[in-house]
Amino acid sequence: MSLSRRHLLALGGAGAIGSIASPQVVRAQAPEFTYKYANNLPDTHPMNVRAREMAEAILKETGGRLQIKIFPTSQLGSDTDTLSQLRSGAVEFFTLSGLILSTLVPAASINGMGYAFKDYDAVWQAMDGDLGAYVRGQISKAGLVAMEKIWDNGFRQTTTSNRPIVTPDDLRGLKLRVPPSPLWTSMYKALEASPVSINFNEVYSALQTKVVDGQENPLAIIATAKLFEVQKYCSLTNHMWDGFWFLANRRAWERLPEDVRKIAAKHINEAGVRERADVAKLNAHLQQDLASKGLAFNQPDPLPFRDRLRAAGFYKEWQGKYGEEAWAILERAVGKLS
Ligand code: X2X
Repeated sequence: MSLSRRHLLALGGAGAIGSIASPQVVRAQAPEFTYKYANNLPDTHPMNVRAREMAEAILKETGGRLQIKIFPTSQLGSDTDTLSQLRSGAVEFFTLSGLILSTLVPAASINGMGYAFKDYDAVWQAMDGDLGAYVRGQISKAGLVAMEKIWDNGFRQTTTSNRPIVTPDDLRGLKLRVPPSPLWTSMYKALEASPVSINFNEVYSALQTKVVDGQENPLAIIATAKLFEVQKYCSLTNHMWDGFWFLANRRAWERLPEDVRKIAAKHINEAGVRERADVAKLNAHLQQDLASKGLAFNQPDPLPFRDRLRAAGFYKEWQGKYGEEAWAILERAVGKLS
């Protein structure tokens, strides 16, 4: 036997040699589908940590047929831009806050209703139950696909450079960055603050240059996006719960063969459930860490804020906007609001 033949046999036998040369097999080794997944969060946030595991698992279990390339930190554009790209199909997957998605699907902001959820148990019961199913139905009508498990952003807290938020009066006139979403603007107008809509990719510099005095986000984001570097106070206002729908462009999703789609959906949803546990843990434990980095914490009583919103007609207004069916599903999950 010649040296080269022995060498080739060592590579896996004559059958394997045959298939290396075969064009079909060569094609099967390159991914059949390479899809982009965009999000607005830092690489270190659990969303991206779990997404990287997820993409690897999908590549492996589909035998290399579906490769998902992750673009964190709004690399492909702001949330507003990326939503357009998702709709056109230039981006195949995108995780987006339901509140921002509400610019396209009005019902999708409903989980962000001020002071609605009392804890994570109530959140997951609603979002894995009737409320989540209702919103996914509305998303589907808009031509997008929402995976079953919503990923966690968290209960939102308020940071500022100039004063702690102790009572609703402390919000009066505060220049506060909010994400681009009618619900956020409406809520802070009802609380007499001065909300300014800014996409997340510009928040750090808006705080640094004092275009705004404050912003609100869960502790996991305040930590991973290093907002503590440009803020002084952190008030644990817990004023709303926010989550990220894992969205797909419908045509791109339906282009995938059914077995590939099934594998992808399974791993995306499993990663979402793991990300929820990671974020809840971070949100529960980050206070000490952030305090050691210089943020001054306080915990205001939420009731006066909720009373202020009620007195301003905020809940009644949104009940009218969402309509009776959606509002009833929300109140079944969280109790009476208006
Ligand atoms: O923009 C924000 O503040 C963020 C990162 O929480 C959302 O995506 C809504």
